[in-house]
Amino acid sequence: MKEANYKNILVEQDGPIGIVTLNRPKVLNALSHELMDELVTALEAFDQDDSIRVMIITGSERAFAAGADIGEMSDETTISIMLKDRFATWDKVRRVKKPIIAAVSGYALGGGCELVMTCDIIVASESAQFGQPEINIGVIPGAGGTQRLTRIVGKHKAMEMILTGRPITAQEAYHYGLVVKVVPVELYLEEAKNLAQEIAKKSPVALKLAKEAVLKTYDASISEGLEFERKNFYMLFSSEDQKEGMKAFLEKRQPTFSGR
Ligand code: DAK
Repeated sequence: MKEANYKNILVEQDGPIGIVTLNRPKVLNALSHELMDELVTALEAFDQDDSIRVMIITGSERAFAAGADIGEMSDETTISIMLKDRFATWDKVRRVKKPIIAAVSGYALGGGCELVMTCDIIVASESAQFGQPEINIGVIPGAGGTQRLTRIVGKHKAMEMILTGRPITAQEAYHYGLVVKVVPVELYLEEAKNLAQEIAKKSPVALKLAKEAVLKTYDASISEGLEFERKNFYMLFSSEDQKEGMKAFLEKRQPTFSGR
């Protein structure tokens, strides 16, 4: 895929920094399959490019990303969603070797929050909010949320967020160690770039090995959890509540969950 062909992202290089901007403003950067394919293509190209040392993923002031595209998921069944194996694309994000900074403003919800947590360092604007609202549409986080969020904020806060679907503010995210810095909205991208510039001065090979080593401890016990989460996520596409939850969202009404 050539850069000129990207429809859902903007890609630019600023010195040693490769920047991907999620760009589906009408749907708050909902992470469609096509967007995720483009994102992975861009990140892998940066990973191969020796002139790039650090990457930034960002969105707009209003939304980093409000989740996976619910319209694409609402009619899936357990088998159809499993056969599509969209997680293969998501898994490629965590295999990127160079450091990735997420510069987040506005909504980072569902898959948006999961994408952010797959990045290595998170910088937030004061308006950022992080959440896993999947429970409101009859499913659970499926791209690592139950595992990564719990490791970051601890069991009880993760339970509160995942069971209520309520997001946390940028300040709370800072308090829980999810984000490293909270700055005024007009500064979040600049702040991420400053951090990227600082990191870009280090040895590229040391950066890769440092990142690999940090992720090693993290991944050693996460794989089982991710597999477990994935099976449960697939299973929910057999439920009436998943159909009702996603349909209700698309029809702009409150869902009526039957528990089946
Ligand atoms: N998908 C599709 N469209 C979305 C969307 C989403 N996640 N979020 C927002 N939009 C659309 C809205 O439908 C609306 O479209 P129009 O009506 O204008 O056509 C437009 O974006 C603006 O949204 P709102 O009008 O709702 O804006 P508000 O400011 O009133 O509300 C909101 C903003 C973020 C609170 C609200 O839009 C909202 O609640 N959005 C849904 C948030 C959500 O539930 N997110 C979790 C989705 S589930 C997987 C990988 C990952 C995942 C699943 C599978 N595999 C690899 C298989 C992840 C799953 C999820 O993320």
